[in-house]
Amino acid sequence: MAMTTSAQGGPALAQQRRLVTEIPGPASRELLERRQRSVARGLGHVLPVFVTAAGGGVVIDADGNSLIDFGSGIAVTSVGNSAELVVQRVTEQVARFTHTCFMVAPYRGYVEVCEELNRVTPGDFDKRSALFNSGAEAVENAVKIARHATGRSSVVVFDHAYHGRTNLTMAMTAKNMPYKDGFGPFASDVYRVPMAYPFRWPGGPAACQAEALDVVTGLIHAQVGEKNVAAVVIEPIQGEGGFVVPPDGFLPGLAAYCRDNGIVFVADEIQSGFCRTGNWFAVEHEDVVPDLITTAKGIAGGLPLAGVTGRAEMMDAVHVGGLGGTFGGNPVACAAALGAIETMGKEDLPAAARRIGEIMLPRLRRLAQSHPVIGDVRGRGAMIAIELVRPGTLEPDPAATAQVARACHAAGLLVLTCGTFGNVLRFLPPLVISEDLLSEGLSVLEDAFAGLSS
Ligand code: PLZ
Repeated sequence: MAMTTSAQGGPALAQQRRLVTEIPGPASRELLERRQRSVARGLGHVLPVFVTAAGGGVVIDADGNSLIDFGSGIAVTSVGNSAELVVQRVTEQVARFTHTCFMVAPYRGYVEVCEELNRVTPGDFDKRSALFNSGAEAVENAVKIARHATGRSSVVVFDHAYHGRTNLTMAMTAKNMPYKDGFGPFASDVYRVPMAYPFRWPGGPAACQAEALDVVTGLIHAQVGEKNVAAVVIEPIQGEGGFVVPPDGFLPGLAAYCRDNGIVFVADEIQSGFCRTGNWFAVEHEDVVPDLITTAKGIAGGLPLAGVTGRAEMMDAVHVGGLGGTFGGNPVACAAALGAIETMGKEDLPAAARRIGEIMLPRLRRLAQSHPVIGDVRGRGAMIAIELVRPGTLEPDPAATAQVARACHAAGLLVLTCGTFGNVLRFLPPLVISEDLLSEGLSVLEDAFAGLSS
């Protein structure tokens, strides 16, 4: 049994795809058996290889295989795994102190992360931030804050939305299986409206651009009433729901509608934020300035941290003691965030994300020309997806999607799927991936399509 290698991970790892066993290999299969006996069944795995190291654009498994990473742990390790400044700052902090609880006795790192969030998020007004442990918790708190700021209770969300797995965020998430099935009853006062989804809009993309905003605002008026709405919460590019990019004008129109009606406009940038789409935040592509922004995932180079950032008067509408949590803004996670944010600036990762998009999109469009099972190619920067359908129709093809994903995995390329219908392949490489590795990953994907049985 081939066992890995050095304890060293991070950017020093050899940036190569190298398979020495089948996927998963014997060492991973052995751990998988232990996992079955000890870990709850409800946790799935995209690819059951057990990781021993990762860095740059590769993940190393327990059998010594080196896989190309097109997932970044679901858009988290944008600066790369064990990035230099993250390791440095975390190491210093973990040796100094690991926890006091910010609500018991505060520390500078928390304040510095909030200063950074206030600085890098759009909007040149006075802002405040608060830190939490997970994306779902950030979304829950954005709703709490919006309710206090408005004195209203209703929340409007979209078809295909994903906001988390806690009770309120399950209510806000659209997809039943696997996220909601049998877990109700869900939080009340959450209303769902159609998403501006060009590929699936009845009448097509042009009609979507022309109609979506009217449909959405008409439904809110008729079914909720503007004066009851505390917040409209939207992912500027939807993540789990299928990397849905709304047509130009939709987000600015929605933001203006919220402003005109005293509704808090919340951008859930948990997946799309922190340089992923080629700007620091996805709303910036259309100069949209949200009232509140939720962040998590890419914020701290892999350590658990999340934030809500927004207009000072809204954030400060909540009474002292109304926000918090034992671990929220943990000092080690804050140190990691400061290292990650510094890396994003120093290495100009928004530009790196744009470059990834420039390489990926033309190759994927060419691939779509020779494989009509690819119905749509979309995304921005390093948040790119292809949607698979029965050729010439809108009928989702989750089977072909799963088959391509499996073939990629077997060949050493970690890809993720998503979409309400399970028919979208999404690509979220670390923003520090080398062009060679990116290009090799795309070749593996092209081979997987070539091998697709019809
Ligand atoms: N909002 C936009 O993408 C997390 C979910 C993985 P947490 N997406 C990955 C899974 O199957 O659980 C996400 C998101 C958007 C909120 C969240 C929730 O973030 O950190 O997973 O709670």
